[in-house]
Amino acid sequence: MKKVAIVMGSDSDLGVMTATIDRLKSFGIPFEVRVISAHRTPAAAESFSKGAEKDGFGVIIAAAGKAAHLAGVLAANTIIPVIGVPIKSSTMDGLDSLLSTVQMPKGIPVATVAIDGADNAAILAAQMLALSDSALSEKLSVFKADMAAEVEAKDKKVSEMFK
Ligand code: RP5
Repeated sequence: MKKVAIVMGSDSDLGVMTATIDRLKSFGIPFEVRVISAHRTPAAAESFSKGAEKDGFGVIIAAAGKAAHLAGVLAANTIIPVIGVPIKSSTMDGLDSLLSTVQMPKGIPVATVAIDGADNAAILAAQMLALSDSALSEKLSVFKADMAAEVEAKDKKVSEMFK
């Protein structure tokens, strides 16, 4: 199976991105974690993204806050799909990160999840890799069925409360 790269702009993003790491582990997906900044280490951002395909990565998850250009810069240098996680790390509650990540120009898409949407980033990466991995596809089906069963149990409990 191809690996997922989890790249974050700062180690201060790690708390949020633990949810990505946990979810990828639960699906048995191999991953590597890096701290690379579009602004503070731009040469590393370029060389990492240019080499990502030959280094065995199938998806890049890029998390950054404030003027969050990391996902876009990585996407500019690779054809591997890039999932952006806008991090809520500033006084603007992450709206700055969201807009910086999602508002990409035509031709260079970044699949952007919600502010601090680290768990969904892992699930989306799994869905991408599952296109060519039937065992992973089965795990995702079980995951969705479990989630539906949880909601159904909550529905039963809450509806009983108001009968
Ligand atoms: C961004 O600036 C990082 O992704 C982080 O979310 C934010 C703050 O970084 P630090 O100043 O904590 O390193 O580049």
